[in-house]
Amino acid sequence: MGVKVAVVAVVGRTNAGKSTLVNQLVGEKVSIVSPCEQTTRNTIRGIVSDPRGQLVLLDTPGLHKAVGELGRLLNRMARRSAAGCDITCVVFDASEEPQLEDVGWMQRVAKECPQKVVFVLNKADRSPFYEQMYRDAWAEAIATPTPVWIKAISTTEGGAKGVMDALFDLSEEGEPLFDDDIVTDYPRKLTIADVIREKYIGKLFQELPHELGIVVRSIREKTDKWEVQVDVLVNRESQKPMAIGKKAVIVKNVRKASEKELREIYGLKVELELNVKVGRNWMKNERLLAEMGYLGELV
Ligand SMILES: Nc1nc2c(ncn2[C@@H]2O[C@H](COP(=O)(O)OP(=O)(O)OP(=O)(O)O)[C@@H](O)[C@H]2O)c(=O)[nH]1
Ligand SMILES: [Mg+2]
Repeated sequence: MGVKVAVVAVVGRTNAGKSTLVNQLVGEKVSIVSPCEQTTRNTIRGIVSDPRGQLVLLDTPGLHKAVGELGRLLNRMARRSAAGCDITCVVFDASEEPQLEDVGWMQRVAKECPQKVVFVLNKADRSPFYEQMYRDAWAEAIATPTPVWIKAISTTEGGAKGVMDALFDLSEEGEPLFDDDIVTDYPRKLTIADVIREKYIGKLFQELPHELGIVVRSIREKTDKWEVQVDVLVNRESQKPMAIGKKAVIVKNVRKASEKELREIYGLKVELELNVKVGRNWMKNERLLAEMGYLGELV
């Protein structure tokens, strides 16, 4: 008898906890997480291998009211991933009432989703918890196909187990797509850029991280370490001091925190050189966006 295999698109509103859920299911951090909106900018594949079989989880950028070119790109990427999968897993932050983007996903699923569907009511550790409002919203959105509803706490292993079981239950027999020791096939340059962006989000005020573009220019592999050159792009000259900090304290802290995490990920020393630069309108520059993976066919 073969094993069970499925490609699962994990979609939903920004900040619902999609990346947290994917990391929890994979058992390793393959995708960055933060309390800010638009944390995930690329579709990231997290691979779960277990005696039952293999799940390939596509962690997508959260759908949100698109602002600007990058916002539209991210939304498009999320929709495209959902189109080519076996199971669509919609994550809702049910500690908040359903919002426009949540209802938008329900309508999309109701209208154009031939796949199997799992609805995750996430953040079940919080109160209040609006389960019934989500069920009512779905009933209004023409309730076909029938989704599997699961409550989850993605921040804990036990809290995400139900989602894992449901996904394997819905999977069909097939050949695994990846070796069972691989947790992600996300390109190394983009992983490094994401780790740096996560550390920046932790250090800066809410607005600036959205205007930061991190581009890994080169990775020099030495015998005992990697030397990595990185551009940190801001939109305007006036944002440079914010990204650098007084006496370069921000850039230094981001570098140290990133180097520490990258060492854990790759098991060797990673030396970062961060160059803060003005990349005027980098969000509209197709070449740069492609270099950051936002236009690429990563899926
Ligand atoms: N209390 C609680 N917090 C959670 C849970 N799941 C996720 N979070 C938190 O919710 C925030 C957003 O999580 P992310 O995983 O980055 O959300 P996302 O859906 O990937 O967001 P985007 O990448 O912007 O689309 C983080 O602060 C998480 O720690 C949960 O089950 N309970
Ligand atoms: Mg995310």
